[in-house]
Amino acid sequence: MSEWLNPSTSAYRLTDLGWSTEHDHQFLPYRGTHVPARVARVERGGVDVLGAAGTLHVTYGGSVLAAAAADHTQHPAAGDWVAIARWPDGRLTLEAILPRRTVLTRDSSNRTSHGQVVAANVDLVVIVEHLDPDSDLGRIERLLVLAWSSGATPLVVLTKADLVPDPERMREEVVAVAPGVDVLAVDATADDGATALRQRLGPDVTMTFVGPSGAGKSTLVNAIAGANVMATNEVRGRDGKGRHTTTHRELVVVPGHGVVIDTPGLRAVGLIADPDDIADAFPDIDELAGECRFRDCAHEAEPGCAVLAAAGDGELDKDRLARWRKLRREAAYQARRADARLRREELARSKRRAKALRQHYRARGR
Ligand SMILES: Nc1nc2c(ncn2[C@@H]2O[C@H](COP(=O)(O)OP(=O)(O)OP(=O)(O)O)[C@@H](O)[C@H]2O)c(=O)[nH]1
Ligand SMILES: [Mg+2]
Ligand SMILES: [Zn+2]
Repeated sequence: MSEWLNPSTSAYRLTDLGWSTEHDHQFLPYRGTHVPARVARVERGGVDVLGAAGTLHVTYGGSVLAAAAADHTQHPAAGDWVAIARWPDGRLTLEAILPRRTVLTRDSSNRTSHGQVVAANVDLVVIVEHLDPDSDLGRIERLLVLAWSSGATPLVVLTKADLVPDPERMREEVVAVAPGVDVLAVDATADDGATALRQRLGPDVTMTFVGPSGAGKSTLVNAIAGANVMATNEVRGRDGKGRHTTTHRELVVVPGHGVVIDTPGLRAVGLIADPDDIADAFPDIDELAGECRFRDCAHEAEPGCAVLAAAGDGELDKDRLARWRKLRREAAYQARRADARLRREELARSKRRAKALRQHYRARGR
């Protein structure tokens, strides 16, 4: 592998990048012909990958491009483990993506797409939300659904605790909309944020940060890394909105401590979720729904509805119920859209088949 070595960049130990024995098995078909690496940053024409040869810029192999054209989720993403080939002319290409353990996907609001992968092979999804301006509870719930559907474990970090008089009271409000999830309130510019997050990192743990612009995602990444690896920027004075400082998803290695993936601030998050993912984020309502008289209760006006009863007597917050309904409608709409996409793809396939047949018979007729 020495001829791969690029003296201008420092080499990474694969285990510092999160490589495990499971990856050894997955990589068997590529051993000897390819080298393993982890995607740090995705660009239009290629990706930066980290591996034993340091940081390499590689372009996409043909089969990867073809797979990505058919299904956007098959496009390489930050956090992916990949197989890199070197050609006689020195070109490096990304030839395969190893199976993903977890995948954080958002809706890319594109009629033909299957969604967009934000990060792959993540263990912990850190939802970063500011306490000043006030936290947006609906956004936290939505990101919790997204996190649960990835297969990773969510964690909520509330930043700017130093800017509000009573962060603990505000944290309690968030705890109520994040059942079963740890919620921390921190000053991301001080040591406490980094300390709390470092405790949850480990040599084989990958953590990603999601949340609105200006919430302090990159500030937390820098604090964990102990260096200014990501640029940060002041928020706009008047409304506290961020400036979308981070523009690319970026994987940063904290040697011996794990891997963190920073992401650009989210403007709006479309969901790709099924009812189970929503139930994971709303276990309180899911449990109530199990007590309704009718199994197929829609919780709209049915007699014996435990959800409506709880909302009626104040046990369940009405706003939370309304947000739950909205997410369920959205997921149902997404499911219909996915069905329509499958039908369109099937139609396109049969058209291609018909065309190929016509050409076949025409050629024979000649
Ligand atoms: N006082 C205080 N300031 C913070 C805290 N967290 C972040 N900031 C500041 O908020 C600003 C925005 O932080 P960033 O880390 O750039 O935010 P970001 O989430 O990465 O934003 P995008 O990259 O635009 O998505 C910076 O000026 C930080 O110093 C905090 O806990 N307390
Ligand atoms: Mg940032
Ligand atoms: Zn009901």
